[in-house]
Amino acid sequence: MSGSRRRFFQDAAFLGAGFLSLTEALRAKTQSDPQTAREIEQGRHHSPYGEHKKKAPEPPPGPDPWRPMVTPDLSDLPFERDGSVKVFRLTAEPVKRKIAPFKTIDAWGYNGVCPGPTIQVQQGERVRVIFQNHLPESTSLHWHGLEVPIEQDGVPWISQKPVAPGETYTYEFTVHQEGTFFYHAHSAMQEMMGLLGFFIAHPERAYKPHADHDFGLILQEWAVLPNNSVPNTASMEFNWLTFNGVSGPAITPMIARLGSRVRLRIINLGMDHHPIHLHGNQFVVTGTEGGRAPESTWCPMNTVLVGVAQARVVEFDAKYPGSWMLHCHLPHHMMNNMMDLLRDRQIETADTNDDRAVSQMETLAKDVGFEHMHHSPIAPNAASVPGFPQDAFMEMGMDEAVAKPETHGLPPNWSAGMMGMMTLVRVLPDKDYDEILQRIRTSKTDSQKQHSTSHQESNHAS
Ligand SMILES: [Cu+2]
Repeated sequence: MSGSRRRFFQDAAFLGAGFLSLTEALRAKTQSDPQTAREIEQGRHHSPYGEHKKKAPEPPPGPDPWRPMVTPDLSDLPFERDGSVKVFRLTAEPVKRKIAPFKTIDAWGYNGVCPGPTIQVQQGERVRVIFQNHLPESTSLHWHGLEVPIEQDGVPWISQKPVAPGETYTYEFTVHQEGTFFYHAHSAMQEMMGLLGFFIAHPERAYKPHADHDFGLILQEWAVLPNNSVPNTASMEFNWLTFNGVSGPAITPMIARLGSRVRLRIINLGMDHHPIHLHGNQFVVTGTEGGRAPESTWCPMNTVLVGVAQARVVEFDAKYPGSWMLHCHLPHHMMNNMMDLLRDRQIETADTNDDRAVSQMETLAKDVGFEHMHHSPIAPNAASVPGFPQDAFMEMGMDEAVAKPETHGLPPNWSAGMMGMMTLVRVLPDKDYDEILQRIRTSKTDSQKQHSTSHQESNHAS
């Protein structure tokens, strides 16, 4: 095994720590997929631009080939084995979710997080989910997209009796499909409170081409009034937009090694469809909520519409170094409700000057514990131009408040340009990639030292 290949496995196993059991990590490390490896070594990596050579890529660990998907800012659901059955435990409960440094909402989720932890299985596996309801009302679990027997479908009064508060209910089925699925409560308002999570079924035979990185994003939107923490699920006006339950700039960037192939899986269970756009790269849609799509259907794109109840899986070859923005392109979904910062005050955005705006923003930022960096410059005569201000005074730089290993090396005030459904795919040359991985390891070690109890707050972000 070459040094770089070994390192990649170590990285992958590390990035997966928290949701990949040690046994599985070891198994993944010790297996190889000669067919895909040979193909990669011969440089036959598929690309919408034709074929290109990659440098020393690492083959996947098959023949049980899957490498776990990473869900930034969320953890994986651990499991036990009962014979050949994978046994998961899910508890629906009210949770607090910090969606921005100054905003924590009262959502509903599973096992302490919202969205719920990611379930990962392999096609063909038998799955048992022991479900407990700690909500104040009845609920159930629906397996979105999975072809399960009707009594496992999780629809109250149709396929089962609702699971009452305090009750336990066991679901069990065999997963014969592969693809990107989700679990959710089958009650509309409960979905909007955050009761959903990823259910990933990795294929029995490795996808081709092999992806070195596999990331998952859940799209959600929330209506939460200033000074409030409870989402209004009846509202059609959303002021907070999140990936995996976190809003830009607090979303953990995705880190990819230059020369690798990246897979992104995006699911949506809100009230709007979201056109998700990647800067600087073309991708192909390799799958939907129905599983892997035939390669003949893959066409180059850079914006994929992820409709409600849909999953879209895209892949691209990360051949351009840089921190590439990935965001919903609906203009209002590239914003957050900064009114929360104002509390009982108002910023006079319509009739102010630069000095006054900066001073107000700084004062407000100090109140919630971070340092506001200066927003973009404005013209001296700005206030006399009809239409001003539009974006001026909306930026709220908070680099320190959202700093984590994955943000290392970003330019000062980067966070001022990130709002709502916005994150970064950082394509990094070996040296920078390795440095960030080292920082992730160090921060994990530090936090483990701080909390001697096991923590599974997030996968590669702690
Ligand atoms: Cu959107």
